[in-house]
Formats: sequence, C-alpha cells, structure tokens
Amino acid sequence: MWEIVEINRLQVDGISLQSILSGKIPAIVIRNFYDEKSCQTIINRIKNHSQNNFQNGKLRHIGPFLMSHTTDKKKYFEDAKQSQRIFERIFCGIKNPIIQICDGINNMLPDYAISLASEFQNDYSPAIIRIHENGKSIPIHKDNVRFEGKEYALSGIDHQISCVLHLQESESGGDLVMYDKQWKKEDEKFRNIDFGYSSNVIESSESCKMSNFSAGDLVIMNPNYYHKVTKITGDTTRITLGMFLGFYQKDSKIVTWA
Ligand SMILES: O=C(O)CCC(=O)C(=O)O
Repeated sequence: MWEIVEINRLQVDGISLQSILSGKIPAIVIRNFYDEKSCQTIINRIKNHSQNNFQNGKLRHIGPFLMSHTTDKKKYFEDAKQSQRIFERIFCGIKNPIIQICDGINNMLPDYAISLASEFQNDYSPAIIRIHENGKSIPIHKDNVRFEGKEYALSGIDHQISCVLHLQESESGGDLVMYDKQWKKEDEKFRNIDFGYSSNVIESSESCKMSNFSAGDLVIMNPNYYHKVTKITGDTTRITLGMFLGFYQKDSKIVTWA
C-alpha cells in the first residue's frame, strides 16, 4: 500500500527522507512539529500585516513563488528581498518556523549543510505563506524546478523535496491527495492552459489522501509526484507555509527556496 507515514519528531531519520525521494512512500507527516500557540501568533500577525486585504479575501500569499516567476527573475529576486523583511516581522520574538524546518531536516541528514539558495548575491525567497479561502482548490500538478526553473541556477539541483507547515485549518476540505505517478516530460500534453494537468495524467494511478491536519503539522513530500488539494469549505481560511529543499548530492548540500 502506498500510504502517507505519520511520525513524531523523534522518529525522523535520513531513511524516511530517502523513501520519499525514491517514491517508496508518498509523504511524511510530523505531528505537532511547530507549536500551536506560535501558529496562532503568526495568523494574528498575518491579519494585521494587511488587515483590509485579509478581510476582503485579496491577500492570497506572502512571499513570491519562483514557479510564478519563471520568466521574470528580476521581479522574483526583488520580491524575495522584500519578503525576507516581512517574514522577520511576522516571526519576531517567536521561533522562526523556517529555521525550525531547516534544523529538523539537518537532524535527519547531519552530513548535509543547509542554507537559503542564492544566485549572484541574490537570495531566493525563503518561504511562501499561502492563504486559501472558501472555494479554493489546487488542481493536480507537480513542482519540478529542474524543468520549470531553467532560467535559474537552482535548476541544477539533483532532487527536490517540498515542506508544508500547516498554520491554520479550514472547517472542511483542503485535503492533500497524492498520486503514485511521477511527472515525466511526455506528460506535458496533459497540461492545462493556466495551471496543473488534466486528470487523464493520473488515470489508474494509486492515490492516497490526507485529511486530518492540525495547526503545527509538517508535511514532507516529493513534489514531482502528482498531487492536489481538494476544495476548501467554510469561513476559516486554510493557511500554510511552504518551502522547497534542493539537494546537491555530490557536495552534500541542501538549499531552500520558495
Ligand atoms: O498545501 C498543500 O497541502 C500542498 C501545496 C502544494 O500543492 C505544493 O506545495 O505544491
């Protein structure tokens, strides 16, 4: 059975990460990875960061996403710089979740050095906070900077892993579905015009669904496997912090970005 593995913080090891990279398991969920009270502090600060836009549903994310800037590097790096200052304010005086995720990964792979990705002295964006409101879903897609990010030096990584920290849950929906199928170039014929892929791409592939997330849970997955997030319902927005890890095997180096 291809199933998401739930572990606690003490059980994490390099083997589990290897299993994600090889596709043996779709994802790991680390329960209570980040403390709930700090999640609440972050949510309150996000609301204050842009009160009007939060209330009228216009604030969709904080921090740029490289995949939305594949042909506009200049803007991506400008926005990335600005996002670092915003994150500093949001995480001021509490444990920075980005650092906590990096420390957690470093504990799993102590032989690797981990740092924020940079290119010609430009730092990449360290993370993206996503605010998903009622009715929002994320269609079937994959994330693969080696293919999508050809303009960026980062596209030279060997492997990519995705980390999603849950900060607030919606009343219902917002489930993560993962398919036992890796993206390959021939699949581009199934690509939608705007974003994601037609469901034909995962036809007859085994899938698994994770639906009971709580604030503070961390999901680690191989984003080259097709995945989607089901429709969110209810008045409470689903808020997550996402970041990627890129592995340079030969140099035992991990870089992070969003
Ligand atoms: O929010 C999630 O659970 C997954 C987000 C996602 O699809 C991604 O990071 O590629």
